[in-house]
Amino acid sequence: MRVGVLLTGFEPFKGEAVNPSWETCKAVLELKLDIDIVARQLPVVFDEARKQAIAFCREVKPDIILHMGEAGGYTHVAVERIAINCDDAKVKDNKGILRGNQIIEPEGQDGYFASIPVVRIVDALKRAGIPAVISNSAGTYLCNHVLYGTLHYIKRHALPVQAGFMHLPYLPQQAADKPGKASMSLDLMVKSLTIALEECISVIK
Ligand code: PCA
Repeated sequence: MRVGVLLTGFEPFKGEAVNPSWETCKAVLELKLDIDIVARQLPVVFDEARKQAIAFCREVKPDIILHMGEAGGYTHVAVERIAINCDDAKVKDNKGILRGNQIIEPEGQDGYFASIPVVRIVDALKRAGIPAVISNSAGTYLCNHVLYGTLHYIKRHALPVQAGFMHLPYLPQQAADKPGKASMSLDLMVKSLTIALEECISVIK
């Protein structure tokens, strides 16, 4: 069986020139892996990002959805375990919206667990010598918002799709002017993504 994957990365935000998640999406396409991968960029805008992610899911009909985003200052790749039904931003989105303590989906559950094999992925990343952790909170900004929207859509339509989220540290060029902030090379991020996909595929086959 040929597996179909939908990858998403975000556009830059908070004044950055790049977003490591989108750079990783673009770089993985260059590898010409033996997987059908569609990569799409999401805006850092409440509602729009969630609706676009669901529209891409409808269009691509993937077996696996792996969303990615930047977690500036993180030392490790963080594989998210759960998304919660709450937007509560400390900074405005890219359209200037600041959203506080608001429910994402009035009909939705309080939270949804990611359906990718989170523990296997983090174990495999660590075995490969890549700093990786399970994260028990994707925050309450756009990354949680998109993961929640996708998991809610999958659950509501009982789709046989794995979905999850990987937060990535800054790229070295982003951390260059931020003393004390960690970064990770694009090569390692791409390797992290391919390892994560291998683990997702291994539980389908
Ligand atoms: N990271 C943000 C939103 C976009 C991104 O790349 C987050 O962690 O919510």
